[in-house]
Amino acid sequence: MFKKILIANRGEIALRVICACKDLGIRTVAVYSEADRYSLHVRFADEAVCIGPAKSALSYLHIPAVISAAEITNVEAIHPGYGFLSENADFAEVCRASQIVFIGPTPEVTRMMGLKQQARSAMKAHGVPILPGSEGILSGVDEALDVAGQIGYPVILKASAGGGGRGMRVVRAAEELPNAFNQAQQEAEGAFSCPDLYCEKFIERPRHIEFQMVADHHGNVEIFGERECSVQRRHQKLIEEAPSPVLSAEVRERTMAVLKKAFAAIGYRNAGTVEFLMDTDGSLHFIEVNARIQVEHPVTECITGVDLVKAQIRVAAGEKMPDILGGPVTFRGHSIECRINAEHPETFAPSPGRIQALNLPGGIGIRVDTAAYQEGVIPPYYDSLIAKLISYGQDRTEAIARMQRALDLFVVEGIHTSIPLHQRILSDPAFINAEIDTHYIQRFLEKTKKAVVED
Ligand code: MV4
Repeated sequence: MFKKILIANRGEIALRVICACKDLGIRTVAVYSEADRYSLHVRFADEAVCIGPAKSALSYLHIPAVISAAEITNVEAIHPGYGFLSENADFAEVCRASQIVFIGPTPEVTRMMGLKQQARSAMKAHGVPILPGSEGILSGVDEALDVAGQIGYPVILKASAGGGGRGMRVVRAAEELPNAFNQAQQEAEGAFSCPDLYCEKFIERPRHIEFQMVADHHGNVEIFGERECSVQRRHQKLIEEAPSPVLSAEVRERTMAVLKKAFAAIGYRNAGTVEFLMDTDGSLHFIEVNARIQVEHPVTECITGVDLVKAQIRVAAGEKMPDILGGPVTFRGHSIECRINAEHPETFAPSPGRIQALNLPGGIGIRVDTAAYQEGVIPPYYDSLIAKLISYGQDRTEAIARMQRALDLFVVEGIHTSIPLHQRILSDPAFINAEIDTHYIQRFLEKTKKAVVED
């Protein structure tokens, strides 16, 4: 096992990785920007190195600064968390060249997963269900018209280097295609310096369902069930839960079996998430792979009892999956996560600043992952996530009741947070009935806005 690890991240996830290291008896090195001098990850790591100014590009994203910190502190491995350098294949390559273990997939696999069309082809080749669409990169408008004509409208054009919703265009009729193609191509070139596009059948109101996996270095792949992540606004998830309230046991079993085979075949290592869209008929269609630990991993931990960050570190050190798990993965109960953001609950405007008062909820069935503290400052430079409130219970009803109770006891003063928004969603009959898809938030906001006007 490693003796010392560097954590190339900040906030709650840096603290989460420090906790896993403490449980494993591994010493930790934090890196921080000038804006994070008084952050808890700096306080609770065994050592800390300042790697640059507040701006991420000059600190948390600056590869030479992170590698220098790793070399002067003599760490054996780097955990990248999520965001920042976590899916940067070049960074993973520099780690390899510097003889530092990157706790994540190989640079080759990370690079392939970043090219969505390649990931799609690889999944298809190994029997994972994909949507009808182009075979590879579209050569131009003519081929796009051809493919769309075959699969039928509506279709969606996607940037191969995209993800997270950027560089996509829905096309509802052939007349719209030439303009949409040129716009999507320009957007892709501008955002990713790569104009490559592919196309798929468009699903109108999908649910977003994703499967958690962890693979060791000996060919063992384990799937830890799925999460339902349909409650999103502008591609930012707000609430996630496990298991999905609507996935059939049969589709779950079939999908887990095919993923196990497919990811063993491509030589995947470490943690990853496989995203699917669920159609109204309950079937799943692969869309992309996230080659990192995700924000919402705790709901999976709650229903399986497995520490996924600890598992990431242990597989990176060469341990075997059966030794890590000590038995088959089992599922018990239901878990929900609310992302608490430093933003206005109605306008969604960022709300950085000093936390004047803080009460973190606890009690049975509640977990809080956060790096926030009373008198602490939320800087304006990074994402607005300040805490993850996670509930678990025997079933979804109990998990909802515990979440409502914890939201009532969660106090943050001095900045705006999404707590009031979550309180309203958790008491919405549609949410309670699990009538959620990727358009749920839009409907919810329209419905609740009208109610205010009518009053
Ligand atoms: C789609 C889709 C419908 N049909 N692909 C958005 C982000 C990117 N990861 C994939 N996305 C979508 N791909 C097909 N073929 C609808 C979306 C989509 C979406 C997906 C997941 C969660 C929220 C979303 C919100 C809008 C659109």
